[in-house]
Amino acid sequence: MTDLVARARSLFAPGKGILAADESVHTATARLAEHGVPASEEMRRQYRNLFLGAKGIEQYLSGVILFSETLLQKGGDKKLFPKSLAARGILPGIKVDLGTEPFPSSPQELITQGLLDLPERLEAYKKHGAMFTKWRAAIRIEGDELPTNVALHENAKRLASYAKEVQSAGLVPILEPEVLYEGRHSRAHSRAVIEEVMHTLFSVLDELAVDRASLIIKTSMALSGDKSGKRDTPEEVAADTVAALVASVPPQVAGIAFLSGGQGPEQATANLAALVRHAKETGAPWPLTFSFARALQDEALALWKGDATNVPAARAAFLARLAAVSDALA
Ligand code: 5MM
Repeated sequence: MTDLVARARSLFAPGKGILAADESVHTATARLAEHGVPASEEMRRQYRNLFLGAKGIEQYLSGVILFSETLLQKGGDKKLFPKSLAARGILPGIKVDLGTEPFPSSPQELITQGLLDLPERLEAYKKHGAMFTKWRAAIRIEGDELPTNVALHENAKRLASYAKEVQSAGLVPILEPEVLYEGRHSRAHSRAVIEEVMHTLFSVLDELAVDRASLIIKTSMALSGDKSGKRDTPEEVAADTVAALVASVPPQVAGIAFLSGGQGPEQATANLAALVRHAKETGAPWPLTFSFARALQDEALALWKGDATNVPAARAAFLARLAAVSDALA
């Protein structure tokens, strides 16, 4: 039988973290378009290969979250991406949610789709080499109105049902209730919402008897909203994020991974370093790591621009960012 706890813990190997290379077609199209790269299955394959084909990534990456299309594509080494990653000791993972849509009971909020055919899809993903999975919920802050309890509860129920299903299928679940950076809210408000989201989530996880030790939490940092006019110091971010998580995430979870959420690469790296330092100094109980998408990939994407001659420079920028983010874990 698969040792899910050991597998989940292995994603927190010293100095290593998780690359979120799981942008859906919609998101990948938007990211590529920002740099003048036309969208097609082949350009998305080349985009994935830019990162997954870079020599030496195994020094910094314990896992990569893939999008379903990427599971079946081959890299420059002519190997299927999951096989190529596994051969280098990097666990291939898979995004299993099917994205968000407006929540009928509160249409300004989002609810995540994808539970209906999940058991069948998990079997297929396993066959193609997936070892862990991820489900994202998006939580919006807007004044005192959002998030509503009903949306928090429904997103938590779906995250918990997903986790239960994934553990029964013999895979590790990453639960990502992202509290969005977009908005005018204060850092204190972001901290309070992160805490509330986690409390709600763990109460539903307990109702469904989901095993805590083999699950991973992927979370936002507590930040003043991007339109608040305030830029937090790394120490402020670290203190409020760790306080919110200590108050709401049980010590038994396999670990906590941070998303970058639209912060720039330097900002996300500095905040991660302060967070890890603060967690150590205050004796926080869980292993920590990164699970960034934009903060790891954006610099390389800006250099690549879809042109094969730019691949060496773009990969060098990606490896330099990976090294900096890995150093932030020390
Ligand atoms: C929040 O997005 C996740 C982390 O990425 P950042 O570090 O850039 O914030 C990311 O894993 C996200 O869930 C995937 O890119 C999939 O996003 P979409 O919007 O395509 O479902």
